[in-house]
Amino acid sequence: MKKVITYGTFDLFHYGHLRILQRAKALGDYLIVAVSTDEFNMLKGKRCTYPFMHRAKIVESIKYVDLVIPEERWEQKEDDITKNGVNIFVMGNDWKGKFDHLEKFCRVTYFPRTKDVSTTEVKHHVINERSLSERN
Ligand code: C2G
Repeated sequence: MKKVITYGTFDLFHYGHLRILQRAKALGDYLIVAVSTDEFNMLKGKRCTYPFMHRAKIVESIKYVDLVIPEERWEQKEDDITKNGVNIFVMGNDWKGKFDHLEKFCRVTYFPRTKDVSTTEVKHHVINERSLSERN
């Protein structure tokens, strides 16, 4: 069995998140997704709209995902890879080069980000829509 792992916040789950999970799963037979906890996101300087439990449940319900684990620390990746017998580590290419050190443990693959969609853009769209409806 070829195991793949990827990491992320997955807030306001969108098509870009779906596509990277789909492409990650296509590289193997079993996909582990480490979802950033609320506390870890504070460390990353990210404020989430959805709490960890909601984000984890949504990711868990995606058909490409076999296991969700919490991401609590930057340094846990090596343990996650070795403990779970992971063969391939996947991230979007906004992280290109940041995790090359994990090549000691498994294959590292960066996929191109999906264009024109991001959690930040979703938030801006909602804010703009709200201000438009308040004006009318
Ligand atoms: N992504 C993508 N296309 C987008 C948006 C996101 O391919 N339009 C990918 C990102 O590159 C990442 C994954 O989806 O691989 C999750 O994105 P985020 O939730 O923004 O994850 P991030 O906050 O970058 O956390 O230790 C790694 C971090 O936890 C990654």
